[in-house]
Amino acid sequence: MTKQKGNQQSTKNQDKKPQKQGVNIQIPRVAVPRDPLDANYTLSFAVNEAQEMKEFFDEYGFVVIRDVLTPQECTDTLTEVFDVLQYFEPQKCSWDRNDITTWNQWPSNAMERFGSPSRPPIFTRQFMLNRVNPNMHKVFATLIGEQDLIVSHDRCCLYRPTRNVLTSTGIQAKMEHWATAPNLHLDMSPWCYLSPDGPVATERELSKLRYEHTGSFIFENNQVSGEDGLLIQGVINLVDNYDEDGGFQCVPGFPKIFDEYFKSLAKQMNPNPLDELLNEKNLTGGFNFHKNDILNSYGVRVPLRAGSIVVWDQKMPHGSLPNQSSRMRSAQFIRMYPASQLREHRDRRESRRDCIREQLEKIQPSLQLDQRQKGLLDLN
Ligand SMILES: O=C(O)CCC(=O)C(=O)O
Ligand SMILES: [Fe+2]
Repeated sequence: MTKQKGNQQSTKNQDKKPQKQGVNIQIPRVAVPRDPLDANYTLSFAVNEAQEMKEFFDEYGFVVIRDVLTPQECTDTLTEVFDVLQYFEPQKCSWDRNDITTWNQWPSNAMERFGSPSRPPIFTRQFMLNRVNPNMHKVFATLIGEQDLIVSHDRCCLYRPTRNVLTSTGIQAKMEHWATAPNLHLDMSPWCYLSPDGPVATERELSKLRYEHTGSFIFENNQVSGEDGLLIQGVINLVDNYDEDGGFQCVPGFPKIFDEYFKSLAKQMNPNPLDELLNEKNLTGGFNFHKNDILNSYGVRVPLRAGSIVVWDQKMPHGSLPNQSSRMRSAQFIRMYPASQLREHRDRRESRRDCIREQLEKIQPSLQLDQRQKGLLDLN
C-alpha cells in the first residue's frame, strides 16, 4: 500500500483543462494472478465455475471467463468488424482486410484514435448473436445474481499492429501513428453514483431518450446511479491478446475504495459535484482520468485468449493501452443489467424496442430468437 497525492481528473470533453486534486487516501497496488498453464494470460475461469468466478470478481473487481465464444464465432465476429471498415463507405474507404497496406483510411464515422471502426453501435448478425449467447448470459447472471437481464448494444474495436508492419513500399515499418490513445475512465458519473440526487439526475437524462439514433444505446450505458446496485460491463476478446498487443487495462481492487476516493475528491472540488448534481451540466455520464493522473500507474493489463470475456464492476477505472506488437487486437463491448431497470421507463422502452426491431429486420436471413434471447433484447 502506498499513499498517493496529486491526482488530476477531468470530466469528459474537458481534457485540456485538468483540475489538480489531491486525493489523500491509500490506493492498494494489487497483483493479479496469471494462468498457471500459460503465464501470457490472466487467470481465467470456465463458464460453470460460478463460485470461483464470484470470489475472484469480489477480490479484484473484474474476472476473465474463457470459451464464451467458439473459434468460429470469433472468426465470424471479426469478419463483421472488417466489414464495417470495408463496406461502410466503399467509395471512400479502401480498406481490404487481406492487405494490411490498405489499413489507413478509416470511415468518417469511425474513431481512429480509439481504434473504433464505428461511432454508432454495431447491429450485424454475429454481434447480435453474441449479445444473446447463452454463455454470455450465464456469466452476467452469475455475477449479478439475476436471470432477467437486458443486453446493451455497443461498439467494437480494432487495434492495428504497430511493429514490423508491411507498408506499400514493401518494407516492414514501425507504425507509431497507428497506436491508439492510452486511456483510463469510468463509464458512469461517480457523482451520480454517490449523491442522493443521482437517481433523479440519471432519470432526467434517460427519460429524454427516444432512440431516433442508435447512439442512444451508447448514451444509455453511462447513465447509472447508486440505486442500480452492482453494474457489470465486459469486453469479448476476438483475437489472442498478449500484454504487448495493447488492450484492456483496469485498476484491480479499486471498487473497494471507490466511495472513499470520490468522496474525498468531491470535497476538494469547487463547486462540490455531489451538491451540484442537479444544477451543473455535464456531471452525469462518463468520467475520464487525466493522462497525468497517478492512478494511471496502477493500471494493469488483462491479456486473454480469443473467445474469452473480461467483465468488471462499472465502478472500476478501466480503459486501454496502445498496441506495441506486430499482432492486431479486436474486441466487442457488452453490458447486461437487470430488466427491472427498464420497466419503469415505459415510453423510452417502447422506442428502444422499435429501434431494435428495425435493426433486426436488416439482418437477412432473419434471426430465429427463442424466449430467452428475446428477453435479453426486451422483445417479449
Ligand atoms: O478494452 C478496451 O479497449 C476498453 C473498453 C471499454 O472501455 C469499455 O468497453 O467500456
Ligand atoms: Fe469503458
